[in-house]
Amino acid sequence: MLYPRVNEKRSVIDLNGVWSFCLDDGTHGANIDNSFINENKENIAVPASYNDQKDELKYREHCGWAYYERTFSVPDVFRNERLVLRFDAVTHYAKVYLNSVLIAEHKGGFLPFEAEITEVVKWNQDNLLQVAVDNRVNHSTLPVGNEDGTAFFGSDNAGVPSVEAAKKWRKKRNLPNFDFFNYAGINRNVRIYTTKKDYINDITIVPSISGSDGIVRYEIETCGKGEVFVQITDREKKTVGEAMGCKGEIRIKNARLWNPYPEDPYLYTMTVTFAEDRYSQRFGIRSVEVKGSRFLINGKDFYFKGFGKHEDGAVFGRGFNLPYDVKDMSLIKWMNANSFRTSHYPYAEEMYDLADEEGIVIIDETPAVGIGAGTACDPYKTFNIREHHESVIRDLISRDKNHPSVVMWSMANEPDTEHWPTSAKEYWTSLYEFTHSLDPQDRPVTFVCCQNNYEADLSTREMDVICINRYYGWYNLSGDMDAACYALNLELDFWQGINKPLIMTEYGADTLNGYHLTAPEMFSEEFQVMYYDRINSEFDKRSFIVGEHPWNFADFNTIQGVYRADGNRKGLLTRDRRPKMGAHYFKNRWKEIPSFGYKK
Ligand code: GCB
Repeated sequence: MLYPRVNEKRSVIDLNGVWSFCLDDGTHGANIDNSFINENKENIAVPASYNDQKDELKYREHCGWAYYERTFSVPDVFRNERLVLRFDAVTHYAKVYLNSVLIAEHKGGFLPFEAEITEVVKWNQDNLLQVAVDNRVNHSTLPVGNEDGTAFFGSDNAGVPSVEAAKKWRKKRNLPNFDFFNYAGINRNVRIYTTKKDYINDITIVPSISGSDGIVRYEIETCGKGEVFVQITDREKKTVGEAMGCKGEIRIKNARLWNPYPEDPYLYTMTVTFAEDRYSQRFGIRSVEVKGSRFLINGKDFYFKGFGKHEDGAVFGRGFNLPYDVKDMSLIKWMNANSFRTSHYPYAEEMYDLADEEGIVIIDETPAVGIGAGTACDPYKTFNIREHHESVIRDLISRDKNHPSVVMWSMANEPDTEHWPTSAKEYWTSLYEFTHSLDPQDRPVTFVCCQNNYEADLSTREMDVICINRYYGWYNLSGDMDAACYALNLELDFWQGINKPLIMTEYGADTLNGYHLTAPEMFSEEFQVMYYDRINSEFDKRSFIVGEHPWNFADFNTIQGVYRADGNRKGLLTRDRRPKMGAHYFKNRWKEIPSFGYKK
């Protein structure tokens, strides 16, 4: 799917701004009731989550539908163009009406969807755009939740003998199976883009390296009549290759490779012309490969230094926030890191563009968090998740396939792979094959495994890279770092025998900024540093460990509960991006660790 860009052939109309908004009172559901909206509407900013823009609890606790609306008119100059309305992300379910006609319906809160509106827009007058948004999460949504069930995160013990009875006198709740606040609404940009009537629908670029040359295979999807012309230019805008036709191969002599930070993330631009349409897509030439227990980028051993992150901040919630994205890129580099995982959902497209440009490597994750958490039955056999999971992977790859920064797909975070090992293995290995088959660049595929009985788990070991989240010293063996390191080593001995690369995709300790102790105990800044220093020194002894991603880049908001005071505090930075001692610790450590060749 192409990102909306303005050029000499295409335009973009920005529909962000202050919209009208109201929460459902539980009686309307997906139906738009104009008189209800008119009586209750108030201002809301788009893009942003709605939950923290207002100051009553009902916006945080809302469970169900909410309604957005605005009007717009289309400039006359676009009368002969094709018009497409695009939402970059609406969380989690959207029904979109234009002039009371249902024009789009979309499940999933973190990927774009669009609808052609050429025939629906009215000229010389206002158009009414309305969006009904549902924030409920259950066992068939991704991320997974326990709609009106038992909270997996947060504290749900009623303290009375009958939990069933307690359900009757408690209000309906939206309970996540995941540890980040369930921010909802129109979270990313809303735009109309124009194309000519005959247009370029998609561009797929598959670069590879042949000696000192780059080989660029491409495929262009078009609608309508016309010839395809493809031109590749370098950073200086000099043409380095050309071809005709919607499918082909272009050789770039003495190509410059895309290399991760701090090396040169060199980008080329492919400009496609078709009939009267034109679109430019940047790309990089680089290879990604797993060989034994090594992770190679451009044939060289890469070491992942970076983070699990979130899209999260005060007031805007999970809304698109370009200054935060730019700031986070700057902080990633400030800490001498080179990578992050889009835990626990695909991020806004602009972040991937920044990563391409700045050389930051991405592990691109779907929103499949919490499969099987807190359930007493086999989730793979009980719940209807597969179809939606496949469609999310398809859309994710379709959106992100051309980014050189994306070097691996993560199909999920922390599914239950321990209690139903055989059906889990069947699910994850077949989804792994499916993911590989969709990616034109055939990048490595994985999912991220939670602290579990790794001997019983039959799925994690089947992935291209072993990605594990481990909290020895925090949730397990709390505060006892000698025992934590001992247990960690027991586990690492096990993984070493599997002979695959391993990335520690999460490890960390909640840390209250400003809380200092002489003797390091839990929650203090000194403990966070000691914790990481002890664990990292174990990683340094093992060459099959190819990456360390402390959890988390920054503090972030979660559901309330006894485990969380003002959210999850495992950030190396505070929520407003100030460094804790841990940030300085990693900055110093990673200064000494090169992106390439650290252990080999
Ligand atoms: C995990 C989850 C992450 C949580 C983290 C924690 O394993 O993947 O979403 O936030 O632990 O801090 O508990």
